[in-house]
Amino acid sequence: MKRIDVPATPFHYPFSPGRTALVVIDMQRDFVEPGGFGASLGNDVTRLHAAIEPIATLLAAWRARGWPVVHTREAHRGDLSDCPPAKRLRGAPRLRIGDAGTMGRLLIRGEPGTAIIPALAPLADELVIDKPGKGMFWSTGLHDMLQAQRVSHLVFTGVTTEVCVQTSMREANDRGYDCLLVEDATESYFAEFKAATLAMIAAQGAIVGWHAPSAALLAALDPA
Ligand code: C5J
Repeated sequence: MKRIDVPATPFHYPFSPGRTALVVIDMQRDFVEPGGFGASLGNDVTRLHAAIEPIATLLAAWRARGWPVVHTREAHRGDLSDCPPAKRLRGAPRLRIGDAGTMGRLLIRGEPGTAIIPALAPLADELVIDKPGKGMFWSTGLHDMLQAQRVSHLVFTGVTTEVCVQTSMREANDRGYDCLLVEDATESYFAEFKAATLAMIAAQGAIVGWHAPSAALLAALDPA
C-alpha cells in the first residue's frame, strides 16, 4: 500500500497505512474533570480540554479507514497490589491513588473517574489497555498485541504530554516503533513542559520521534 508522508518536525514522517496505530493516552475523567486525580494534585484540569476535539477528529479519521486504535487508562487494581508505595505515597496530594473522591476511588479499575471521557469513548473493537505505570508497555503485554497486528508506527495523542505520553513514546521508540506526536492533540497542565517535550523528542535527528500538527497529518491522509 502507498506510503503516507507527513510534513513534520524535524523532517518528514512516512508511515504505512494499516500498520500505524493511533494511540490515545489516558483521556480519563480522572485527569480531565474536576474532582479527579489531576485536580487532587492541584492542577487546573481545564488546560487539558484543548486536546479533546483534535483527538476526536483523528479518531474519526482512523475509524473511517479501519486502522488500529489503542486507548490507555492509568488504572490500578482495587487492592493496589500493582501500585508501589513509591508511586502512591510520594508528595502531598489532597487525595492519593485509591482514595475515594467525587468520581469514586482515584485511578482504580472500574471506577467512574477512571473511565475514558464520553467524547472519546472507545469502540468495542479497539484495544483498551489498563496500565499501572506512566508508560503503556510496562506490565501490559501491549508490545505483543501490536506485533500480532504487524503495527510498526504509532501516532500519539492524549495527556499529559510530559508524563504518560512522553514515557509511552520513549518506551515505544526503544521497542522499534516510529512515533509521531500530534501537537494539538496532546496537552499538559504546564505549557512549558509541553513545549519542552516537543523540543526534546525531535532534537538530535528525531532521537525519540517526530511531531506535527493534526492539520498536517489530516492533509496527508487526504491529499487534494
Ligand atoms: C500523570 C498521565 N500525569 N496520564 N499521568 O500522572 O500523564
